[in-house]
Amino acid sequence: MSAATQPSDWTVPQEWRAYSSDEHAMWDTLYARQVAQLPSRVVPAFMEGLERLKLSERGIPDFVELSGRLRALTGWSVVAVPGLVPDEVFFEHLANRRFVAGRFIRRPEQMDYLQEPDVFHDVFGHVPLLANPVFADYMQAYGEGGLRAAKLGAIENLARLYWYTVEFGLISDGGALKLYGAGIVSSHGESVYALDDPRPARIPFRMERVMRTDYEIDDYQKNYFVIDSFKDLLRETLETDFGPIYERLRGVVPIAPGTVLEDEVCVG
Ligand code: HBI
Ligand code: FE
Repeated sequence: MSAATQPSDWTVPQEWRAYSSDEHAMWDTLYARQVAQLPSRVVPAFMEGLERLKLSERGIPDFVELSGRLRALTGWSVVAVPGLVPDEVFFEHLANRRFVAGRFIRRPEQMDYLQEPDVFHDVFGHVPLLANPVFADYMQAYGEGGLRAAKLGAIENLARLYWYTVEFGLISDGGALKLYGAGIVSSHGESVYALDDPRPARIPFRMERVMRTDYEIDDYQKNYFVIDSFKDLLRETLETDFGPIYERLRGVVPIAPGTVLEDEVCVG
């Protein structure tokens, strides 16, 4: 599509019928690999979401069918985009309970690492938790916060919140550490590393601390932040006035990934 005809919301038709059998088979391979190791590791709401959205059916999901199921549960839908979209476009979709998903699937040589989010990361990783009403509200609140942060010139701070919750978050489930971040649950290696490897720091979540912490996009994380529950995360996001945090963080040197502060007690 040319720039002139690009819709301002960046959405495109998924064109589900255009997927080849090899592309559907790639989904099935990735799906089987993750489902073999996730049930004991991931927050129970994730497995419930897979089930309720019938993501266990074979092949790349059709976004129209998937959106029908999701809309009935939490009012969210899934729309296709060609790749990364500008921040404000992304926030606008989330604020309106639309999740934007890449429609392409990785090639065989990209099984374990790719730079742009594909349909497996976006749909398998992100969509199951959108069937959970509390997490669904958090994602909308994040989108609304993003639109405000954009006006305040603080997208970088807010992007760190997304990174360390939605993408790489851990949760303490009745005392046991579990995964919930989409970047972890869609990664074969990191879904083991994040819980089992002694190297990364697993630090209790604090909003301002997270917004101050840099992140690395091309390796397993050196630190994770642990929330107590989706309810706590949602409440804190809704109750916190981010304006004063952005003011305090303006010009402050970010904390390097892997740093544990003196007053922090790691979990796990
Ligand atoms: N676009 N398609 C897509 N997917 C994302 O996850 C995404 C994006 N654009 C911007 C963005 N994420 C982040 O930079 C925001 O959370 C700040
Ligand atoms: Fe993602």
